[in-house]
Amino acid sequence: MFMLNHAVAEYRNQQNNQNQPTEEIIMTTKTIITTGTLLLSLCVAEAQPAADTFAPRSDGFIRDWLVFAPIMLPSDTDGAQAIDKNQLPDEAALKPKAGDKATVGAKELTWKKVKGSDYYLDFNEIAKEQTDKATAYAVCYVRCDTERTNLSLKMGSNDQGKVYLNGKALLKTSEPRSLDQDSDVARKVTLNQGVNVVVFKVVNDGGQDWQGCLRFTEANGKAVTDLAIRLEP
Ligand SMILES: [Ca+2]
Repeated sequence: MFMLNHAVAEYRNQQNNQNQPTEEIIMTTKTIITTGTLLLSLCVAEAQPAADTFAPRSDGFIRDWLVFAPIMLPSDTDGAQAIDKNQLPDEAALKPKAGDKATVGAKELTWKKVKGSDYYLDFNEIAKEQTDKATAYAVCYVRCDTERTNLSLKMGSNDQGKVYLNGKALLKTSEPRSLDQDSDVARKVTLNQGVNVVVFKVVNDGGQDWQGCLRFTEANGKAVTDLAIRLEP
């Protein structure tokens, strides 16, 4: 409003100096105020998005996720088999909201909003317990104003990992391993105009750590950072 008042005062001074009729100055001032109010209304409307939107990190890693963990697995579980089983029904089509609950085995778990403190998610830290054999699901929604083609989707995981994009499995690894960036790469990936669903599943097959990281890059390796990441569909 200060800027607006200042502009009006300056305009008045200019007009007075030119000996304009007072009535005309008042009418012009009214027009400026009306236009200013209209612009302010538009700004307020723009500042109220439907859902929180997050950007990937500067290196492209997505750090905002809905996480469902830990789904505890029997101690004799083979991680290579666990990555192929659905611990939640129809995992490829998961579309959760924060607060959604599901019971796996005898335990009820809740989908929670998580912001990774580093480039990867640390599922033991998120679950607040040291697991041995366990599965985690992480989901995010990527909203695009226009279709994005020829992207690469890159996964790192400890241990086995799997990624579905819009219901289709694009990445999977069955071997136990430690976390590295971009261990698995899917090329020529398309993000549709509108909402895209990413389901990222990571199995802990034992050991100290249980982690996963995911990012999109351009075909030339440049990190994609201008994505709108959301935590509701
Ligand atoms: Ca592990």
